[in-house]
Amino acid sequence: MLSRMYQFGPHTITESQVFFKSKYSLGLVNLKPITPGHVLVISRRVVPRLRDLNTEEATDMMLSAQKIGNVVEKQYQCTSLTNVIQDGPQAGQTVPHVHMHVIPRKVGDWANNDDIYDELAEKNKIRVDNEERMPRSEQEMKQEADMLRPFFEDNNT
Ligand code: AMW
Repeated sequence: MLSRMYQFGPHTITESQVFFKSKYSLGLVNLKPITPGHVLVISRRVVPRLRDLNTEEATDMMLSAQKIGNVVEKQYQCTSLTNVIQDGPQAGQTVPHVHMHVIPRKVGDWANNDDIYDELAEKNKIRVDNEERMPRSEQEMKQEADMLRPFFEDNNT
């Protein structure tokens, strides 16, 4: 059977990367996560900015982020979340399709808490340990999505 495809801005996303589906949003694993469990909530409609979402879509994105955050925080043994929308290129947005980063956090993950924003703003290239963050393989992303999907049985149609 042919795998379904989705758009994330100019990028084509395969079904295997999607672990969460609601009426107006999708949860995707990240090609270049800045920390384990760094996932994305995107709108199903391909629009660049938060302001382009209507009330139902914006509400759905926030409720989706809430559900997804609950799961990734626990699964990655974290104790907090950074939920971020870089809303426009000058705010660090590199993919012109509205998305929220859901990033599990724990004590000591970044030397200074707000360094995470520098890392997100580095156009997603460099880790704090200065290792280059390579794009993950499809197989690696699929494994993570397969692990997360069962936690969202009501959100997988
Ligand atoms: W932005 O800088 O637009 O706020 O964040 C873009 C995010 O999208 C980054 O975390 C980046 O790793 C991720 N990304 C880029 N291309 C893909 C892709 N094909 N699949 C999943 N995530 C992607």
